[in-house]
Amino acid sequence: MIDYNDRIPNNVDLAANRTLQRALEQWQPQFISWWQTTGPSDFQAADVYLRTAIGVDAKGWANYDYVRMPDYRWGIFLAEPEPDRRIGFGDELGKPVWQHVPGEHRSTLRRLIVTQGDTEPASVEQQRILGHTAPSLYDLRNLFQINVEEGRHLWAMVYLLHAYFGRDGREEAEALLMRRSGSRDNPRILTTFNEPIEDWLSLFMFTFFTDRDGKFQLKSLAESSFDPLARTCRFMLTEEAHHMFVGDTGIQRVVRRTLEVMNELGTDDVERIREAGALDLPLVQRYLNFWCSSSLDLFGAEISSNAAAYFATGLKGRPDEAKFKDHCERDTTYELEVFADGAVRTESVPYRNAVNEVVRNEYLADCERGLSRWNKWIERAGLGVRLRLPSARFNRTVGVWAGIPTAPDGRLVDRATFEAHRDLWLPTQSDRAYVRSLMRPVYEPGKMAAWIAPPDKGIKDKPIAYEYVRLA
Ligand code: BYC
Repeated sequence: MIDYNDRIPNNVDLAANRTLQRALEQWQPQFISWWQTTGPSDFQAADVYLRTAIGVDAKGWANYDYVRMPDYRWGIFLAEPEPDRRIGFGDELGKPVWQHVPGEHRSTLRRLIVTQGDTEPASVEQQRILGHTAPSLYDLRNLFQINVEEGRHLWAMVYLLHAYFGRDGREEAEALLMRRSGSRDNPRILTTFNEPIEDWLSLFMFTFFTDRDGKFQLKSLAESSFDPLARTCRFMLTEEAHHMFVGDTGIQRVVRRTLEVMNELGTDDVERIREAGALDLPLVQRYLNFWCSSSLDLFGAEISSNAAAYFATGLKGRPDEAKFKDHCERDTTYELEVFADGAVRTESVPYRNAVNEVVRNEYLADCERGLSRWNKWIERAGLGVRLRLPSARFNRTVGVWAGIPTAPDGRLVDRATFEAHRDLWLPTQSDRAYVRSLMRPVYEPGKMAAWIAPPDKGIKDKPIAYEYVRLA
């Protein structure tokens, strides 16, 4: 069980390590100050119907109640240790996992933890202004639930930095509160986390595509030989599921509302759909193309010596490592497409160097499941169009496809063709302005903005019309 009597709730017996406890207690007010200045703008005095973990197993989410966000009990929760856990992959396969950081892996492991940790506050910063335009109290509550949990995920990484990386770790923990999403001087580390999220369609795309990268990265880190990292990621994954649910159902509700409007008007004419205040499917597709391609970059380069080293040394594995047959992949190869000398060819590379690509492909298959659910609604409405994932070649800035102009279906095109079609393939200024024009807050319990259908059900068996946020 989690001890909520401590100033920092935890299940790691923090009280037994006074030095660590003091160091984290010094970081805590800096975190609160970061939250107050860069977290959700306003709403800090509102009572929000939030879940708080009371334990770290599947039933640990029993506690739902009204909480003011600054009073949320951010803390340190690791999944229970697995007795006699062994290294599951790489050159050290079968040896006991590490409870401390081996000296030779210290800086690489720190870099991985910092990169993971950096995304968490970044996403809170990106979503800062969305409360002002929530399409319903239900959605507003979900936004804040996500925000406080991303704050907790930052705590998870900061705990590891403080507990296992000494002075360097403490400095990195401070730097995590100093970088800012979108800042020119001190930006967040990974590209997607510097993109603005100024409307709710972007939020739903981000929570569908980018939080799903989080799922796959956390699953890879949950396999780590460094056991405290594995355990903290296992617990983080239980929180992540709701974030992806918000994206998945959010886009589905947008699509359903658009289909309703199309049906009422009997047209697929974009202008008429927009006049009726809904989001036309071509616009939804452009947003999807943008957020999917940006999130594909987050897996790193197709051929990566970093990824090979993480795998060999046991620092970072593949999601659900147990399901793979070969956990060593020492002399195996992987075939992937590369672009060289103006042409596409298939290259055989050492498997370990292609781990980013293996994980990216699993991610794409997972995304595809969401799309097929949305497309079922479109099919049922009797329409021939479908939402599609862009090719992994499209609009990339990292890896072998970086800067290579292609169409969303992966067809190679020349730069002029790409530029001529950009407005068909990626969100335009006028798309963004239109979406922004729809962003008006709806704070009456049970009411929804006109561009989105209501959810199927409320939170924790409460009705949709429940007052999920009591505005101060
Ligand atoms: N933008 O060998 P390469 C989440 C850097 S999301 C900018 O290709 P590697 C969440 C890379 O860092 C999950 N830079 O890549 C979601 C490297 O730099 P260094 C976050 C990039 O190392 C929603 C260099 O390029 N977790 O949790 O194999 C809300 C060469 O890299 C990018 C993690 O990412 C990019 N897109 O793989 C809240 C897990 N891509 O180190 C939260 C930890 C690459 O040479 N991170 N670079 O200076 C990692 O495992 C790896 O760093 C990456 C890259 C998978 C990101």
